[in-house]
Amino acid sequence: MKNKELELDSRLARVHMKARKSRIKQFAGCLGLMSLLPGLAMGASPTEVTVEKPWVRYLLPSTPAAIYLTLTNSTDAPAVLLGASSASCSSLMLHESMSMGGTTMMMEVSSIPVPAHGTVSLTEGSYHLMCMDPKMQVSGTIKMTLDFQDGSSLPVTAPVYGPAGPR
Ligand SMILES: [Cu+2]
Repeated sequence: MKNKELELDSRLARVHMKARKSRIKQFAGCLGLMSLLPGLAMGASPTEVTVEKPWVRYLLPSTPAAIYLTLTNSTDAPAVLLGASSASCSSLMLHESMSMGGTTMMMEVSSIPVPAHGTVSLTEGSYHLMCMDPKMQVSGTIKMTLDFQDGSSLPVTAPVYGPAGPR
């Protein structure tokens, strides 16, 4: 049931973003402001990247919480995730887990690419977001914003799970 709600949420978010975009276009066309549009759209424009199955693994307030999700890019151009922020985290870093000599380590990365017409999974053992000083509760949700290289951003609401995750 949780998953159903989630899917519905992300679908609604997508529909909402599309609606916003066409409204902006209509508005600009109406007033003949096309040349101003790139400036207006910068920093706040919706992205063509969609998010599915976001979730947070929360352990303790003193332990960074990992955030997992899947990003899909439906456009002809590659997209690049450059950063993320949330009021529930003192900072929200892009991380990558990798195994080195039998131990798993994670490192901060400066970007996460989403190929044109492709998908990237932020998942255990791979890319993920790391929420420092998490302020959240199991069974609650957190809101975050993902920021992309083209200046677009994507709002995401993610459910919070304990160590076992969504099983
Ligand atoms: Cu990490």
